[in-house]
This record gives sequence, structure tokens and C-alpha cells, in this order.
Amino acid sequence: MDSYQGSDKLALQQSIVHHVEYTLARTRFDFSKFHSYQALSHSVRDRLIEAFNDTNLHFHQMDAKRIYYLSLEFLIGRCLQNALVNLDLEEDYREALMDLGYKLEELYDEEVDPALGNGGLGRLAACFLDSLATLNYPSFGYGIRYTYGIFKQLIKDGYQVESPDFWLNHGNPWEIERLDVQYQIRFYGFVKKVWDHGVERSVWEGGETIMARAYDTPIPGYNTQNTIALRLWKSHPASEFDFSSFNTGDYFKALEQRQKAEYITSVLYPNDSTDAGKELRLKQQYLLVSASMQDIVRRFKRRKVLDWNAFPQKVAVQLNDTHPALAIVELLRILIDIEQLDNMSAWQIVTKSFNYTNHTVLPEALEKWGVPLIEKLLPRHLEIIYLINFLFLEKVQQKYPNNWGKLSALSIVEEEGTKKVRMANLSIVGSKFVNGVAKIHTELLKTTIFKEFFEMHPNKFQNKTNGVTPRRWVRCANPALAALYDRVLGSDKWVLDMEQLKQLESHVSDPQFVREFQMIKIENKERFVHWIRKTCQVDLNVDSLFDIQVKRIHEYKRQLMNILYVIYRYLIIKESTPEERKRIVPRSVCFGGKAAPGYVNAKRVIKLINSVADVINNDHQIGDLLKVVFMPNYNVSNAQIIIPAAELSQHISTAGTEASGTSNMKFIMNGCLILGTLDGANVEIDEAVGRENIFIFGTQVEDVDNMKEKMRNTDPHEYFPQELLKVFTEIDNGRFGHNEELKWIVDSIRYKNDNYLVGQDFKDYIKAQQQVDDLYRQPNEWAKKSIYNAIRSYKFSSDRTIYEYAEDIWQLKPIKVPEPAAQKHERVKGVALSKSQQEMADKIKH
Ligand code: NBG
Repeated sequence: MDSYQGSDKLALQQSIVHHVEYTLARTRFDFSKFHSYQALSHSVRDRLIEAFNDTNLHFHQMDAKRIYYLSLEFLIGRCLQNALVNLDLEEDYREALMDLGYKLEELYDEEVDPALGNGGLGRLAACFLDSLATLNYPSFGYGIRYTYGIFKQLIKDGYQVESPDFWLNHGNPWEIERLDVQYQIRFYGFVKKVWDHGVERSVWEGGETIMARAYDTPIPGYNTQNTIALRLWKSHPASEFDFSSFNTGDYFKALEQRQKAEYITSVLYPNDSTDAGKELRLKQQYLLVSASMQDIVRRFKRRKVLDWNAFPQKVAVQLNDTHPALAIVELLRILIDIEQLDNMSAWQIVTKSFNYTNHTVLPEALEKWGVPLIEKLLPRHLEIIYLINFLFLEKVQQKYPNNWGKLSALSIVEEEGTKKVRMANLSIVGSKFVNGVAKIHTELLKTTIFKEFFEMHPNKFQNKTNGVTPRRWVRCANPALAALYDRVLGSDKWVLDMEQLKQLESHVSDPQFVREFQMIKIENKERFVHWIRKTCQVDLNVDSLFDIQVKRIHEYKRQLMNILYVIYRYLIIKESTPEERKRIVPRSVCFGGKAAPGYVNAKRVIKLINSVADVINNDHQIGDLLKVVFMPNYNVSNAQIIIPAAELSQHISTAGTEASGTSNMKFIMNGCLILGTLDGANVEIDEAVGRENIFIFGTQVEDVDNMKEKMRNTDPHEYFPQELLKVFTEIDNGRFGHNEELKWIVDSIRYKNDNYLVGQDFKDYIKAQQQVDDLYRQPNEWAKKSIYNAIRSYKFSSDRTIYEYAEDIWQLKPIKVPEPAAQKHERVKGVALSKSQQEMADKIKH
């Protein structure tokens, strides 16, 4: 343990071969590409673990304040390439493998894509971990190790079909099972009141208990020793057997109990921005927060002197949406019932330690749990929630005496109908800071859904515009672009400091640079064409405009508007003369994204896209002028192929509905133009790249309500533009198949129910699409604008976002884990602490 594994070619080869033989038990005559991937991953994992152990030890010695990011979702994507890039070992391994007869890139494709998240919220958590590690912040991600991730999407006869994603089928070399890190989790039962030295105490007893066991995935930072943990919990039975049923001879019942425990973390709920309100989901949430808070408290108690008031100085918890909001209540329970602090001291500690990020203003996504369910599952927590609400409403009453409107808007408990606990209100009341994820979104929080809270505590609210990691989204996904930056800027420093890209502004007038940029886009387009041929059996013309919309399918995201426009475009081509056709810009319109299994309208949109694709792609009159593709099973790893190939990407939600969006950031980083509304982070992208480098259209947020009003009061024949009515007629007439369902989709907006303003925005959308075509006819101009998008995207690095969280919310400073003493090729362990670090370490020891 006092030396590191080597990273010279021979050492790497030996370690791979070692794992082939001793980890996989294969012989040289009997191993496949997949075995190679496994052996390679184990070899990389060894190196990750060294850095991981150094990091944990160092932070412990330094008594570091840590930030804990609690999230029900982490969409981390594949690990191998990311680890190699961050450890700066990609080239070394590539060479080492070459001699062994393998191409590194081919092995990347052997890895499953861990998909433990739905969409933006989960992917954001993954980008944040990468930035936390890279910026040397002492931190942990806490989540759930679902046995089944988000379903695999298959397309059969144009319909979405879901199939389970058993991602652990082939093992997972990236995790470390921690048999020694397990916590008991209780559900149901009752609360007993006991008197202890004249104080009434609550004891939660009975019910069922299970165990949560930790699985750690090391997350390496770029070019730093700092490697943090993503700690995921899996449920296990509390004891191997239920001895009572075992003894009565009911062996199978005993095993059933075991399965029941494991069931809790078995599957990720596939809803994005909607709340399913199921008991099992509440169990998952509680399991995550209880195990995580017990783990955090245990770590805090390892300090030599137990001073609970120091807790907020050592612990900052970030709630990724309200899903882990019960952590607030769980920490109170631990402090009051177990650590025996008085209510008020406990409440002080809690409200200094938690912060909450809101990710949506859509009412259907705001979590509310019925009081009867919480009472049954977590009886003690319900008492504590009432206590918090009581303390809070007292303050409201002081500030706004007898203002019942305020009281009922601010209350954590909703009294109308079945009583419910509003998780957002709980999160705000229990947190020091609350933030939205883009400027416009934070403003909406302050003026609409959290207006009363903002008026009461204006300083609680902050904006933290989202970001994405340039490691995965440029360095890994677009190696050619990264190499161009390295060469022109003279180093890879831009990967850590994206603002360096500013220096490239002057190169936009250099035809050679522009040419190189174009060539990179063409290569990425070719890679994409190849992938589309393989996965969708469609041949795309590499010279056509690659127009992409990839995201969860949702009415507010308006994939419907996009496909209706495609139909409109198709009709125009059909009507045009051969002469006119020559001027038409060929387009390949590609859609990707999953619909929640119960979301009927979203599933119908997928069907419509596929029906339209069927007709257009097989219409010989159309040829390459228009192609439509639905790419099945959009996920992180295929995003890494899709995004670098895109020339135009659509982010066209109704203004005020998309909190931020994060793929918009990935697209611009890869030199893609955006066609979008002034919604979410598009607003800031528009500011950053300049209005001349983006296609903006549509109703603006302040006019949305009026337009909806107008829509409801106008005869549909007047409300919808002629262009769109024509499209409706074609669908009704069966041009894309005689299928009732296609008509129902049109019906979903046709009769004064166009709540997302497709009809209102359609004309402006057509106009913006014409501007797109006009620009595409001038390849050089197009290329320059793409370059401006790429090099002005620096604000959208998640490093900037995380730095702001650390400074303004967590009050957290980076701590650099000492680098191994010697050079990369002869690592000798002997982590030398600086003098002040040594003093600190000694102090802690004594
Ligand atoms: C999503 C928003 C996106 C946003 C991500 C990350 C939820 C509840 N919200 O606009 O819809 O980019 O969160 O903040 O998934």
C-alpha cells in the first residue's frame, strides 16, 4: 500500500492480463472483447481506488466540511472513457491495448450505460459530481442503486414499447460493495412516549426493518488526485431469515420476506416532471434519506469532540428537487429522538445545513404526499412535520397577523380535501437557501409558485444557472474538437477553465480554422450517419442539415410542433416545381426521447413521428430532401454520438415551462445552432452567443397567459394559421395512416385546448425555420456562427455552476488532495502533508 500501480505500458498490460486471469478466470484461448473490456475496467478501477482512498483519508485528516448531494437520480452514463480521460491515461491504455490486439474505442462500446435517472435532473447531478471532483471540493453524491434503471425503449410498429433495463446483468466493475456500511431502516410501526428525567421522549418502534447497504462508485476529477464517492444504497433484508416463519416450517414465506426487502430499490420510477405518488416511491425516498443521514451523522460523530453546533460548519446538504426532502425530517428525528437534543437546537442545526434546488414550476410535478400514507409509513416523521409547521406558522402569524390567505399558502400541510404534505413548502422552510436553475426560472419561482415565501424571506432565494461538464460533453464526446482547442490554445487548460475559449474569437476570421472546424463537424456527422444506419436502418445524406430534438417527450416541450412543421415542409416539397426544389435545403430531422409509460399523449406523439417518417422516407419523389428519424432509446451514451453531429437543435418549449434545459448547453459547446424559444437557459444562451447566432421565436413569457386566454376565446378556425389547418386536414384524411390515434393527437390541441400554444407560435416558427434555411445556404456563415456558439459557451460549464454553489450556498472551499510525490510513471506513495496540514492532522489526532 505504500506504492502506486505503475502506468507505463508494461505495467498497464500486466495489470490487464492479471485481471483476465485472476478476476475473470479466463485463459488466453477463451476470452472475448467483452472480457477485455472487463479486464481493462478492473485495471482502471485499481487506479481509481488508489486516488479514492487517498482522497477519503485526506479529507478525514483535514476534518473537511463536505457537501452532500442527495438525489433520487444520477444519470452517470458510461464510466470507462470518462475515467481514462480524467486520470489522463487514455493514450497510455490505448497503446497498451494495441499490442494486445484491441482498439480502445471498440471496448468503450462494450460497457452498459448505467441509466439511473430520467432526464435532465439526473444528468445534472452527474455533471455536478464531475465538477465537484474536478474543483477539489470534499463531497459525496448519495442516491439509490436501482436494480432496474430507466426502461429500454423499443419501437414496434411505430409505438414505444418498454423493456426492463437490467443493467447489472454483466456485473459492474465500477462499484465497490461496502459490506461494512449498512444502516437499519424502519417503516410503519408506532410512536411510544416515554418520560426520561422529566422530559417526554418519542420512541419509534415496531413495523418492519430492512437494511440499506452502500455501493460506492469512485468519481475522478480531471487532472487531480481528488476522487469522490457516489454512494448508492441498495435494500437488503434485515436478517437472512424470518426465524418465526422458518421455525413454523414456512420456509418459502421466510424467503418471501427477503424478496420484499430487496424490492424497495429494485426499480427507478420512469416519470419525468410528474409525481406518481406511490407508496413504494415514498419508501425509496425514505430509504435514501435515512441511510444517507445516518451515514453523515456517523461521519460527523467520528470527530474527536462532539459539538452539535458545529454540524452546519461541517455539513452542507443539497436537496436535488423535493424527492429527498424527508432528509430534513430524518435529521431532526435523529437529533431529537436519538441524540436527545432539544427541539429548538435541533431545528437551528437543520435549517443551517440544508438547501433546496427547485427544477420545475409545472404543477403536476410538485410533490405532495397524503397525510394518511405518511402517518402509516412514517408515524414519527408526521409528528415532526407537524412540529415544524407549527413553529413556522407561528412566525407567519407574527409577521402577518390573522392573514388566512398567507397562512394557507405557506402551510406545509394542505388542508383542502384529503390532507397532504407539500414537499416544496417543507423543503423551503427547512432550508437555508432555495435556488432555481436558470435566471428566468428563478424569477418565476419568486413571482409565481413561491411568491409568498419570497415575500417573507427574500434573501433565501438565489439563482444558479445549470451547467454541463466539458469533460464528458466535449473532451470525451468530441475528441477532434478537443484536439483542435488543445493545439490552437497550446494546452488542455481550457478543459478546466472554459473561459480560455474566448481567445479563439480572433480565429473566426481565419479561413483555415473555420475549415478545420467544418471538417470536424463532417466527421462527426459521418459517425452519426453510420450509427443511424446501424440502429434505425435509415440512410442519411451527410450533406443535409442535421436537425435534432432529443429530450423526454412531453407536451410542454412541443415535439408535436416540430413534427407538424415537418409535415408542412413535406407538403411544400410535394407541391414545388423541379426548379423550386433545387433551392430547398435538404434536412434530416431526428427525434429521440422516452415517454413515461403512462403518458398517453406523449406516446401518441412518438407514433405520429414514426408514421410520418414511414411515409416521407419511402416517398421516392422526396429523396434526400427530407428524412425523418426517430432514434430509439435516447440515453447518455448515444447522446455522445448525436450531439457532436448536430447542426441545428431544437429547444422549443412554451415560454415559462422549461426550467433550464441542459442539452441546449451541450449542443452549443459542440458548435450547434439553437432554434428555440426564450425559455429556460435559452435566454442566457441568447445573451452569451448573441442574437445573430441563434434562432429565437415564439411567445414570450409575459404574454403567455394572454395568449392562452385568446386561444380559449377564439374560434379554432381563426386561431390556427392556415398552414397548420392544412396539416391537420392531411392527418385527418389518413395521409399518414388511417389511425384514430393520429387524429386524437390533433384533437389534443384542436378545440380550444392548445395549452402549450402550438397554434399561436406556429407561424413564427415557420419564419424562424426559413431563416435557418437561408443561413444554411451559406456554409461559411453557418460555420462561423457555430464556432461562436462553441467558444462563447463557457458560462455553461458546470464548473462555473458548482463554484457558485460552493461560494454562495455551501460556504465551501476546495481542498487539494496532495499529488503523488513522483512523476506519473513512477508513482511512489508518500503523500507529504504541508506543515499546516500536518499540524491540523496532529490536532485532530489529539
Ligand atoms: C428538469 C427540468 C429541466 C432542467 C433539469 C435540471 C425535472 C423535474 N426538471 O429544464 O425540466 O434542465 O430539471 O435542472 O426533471
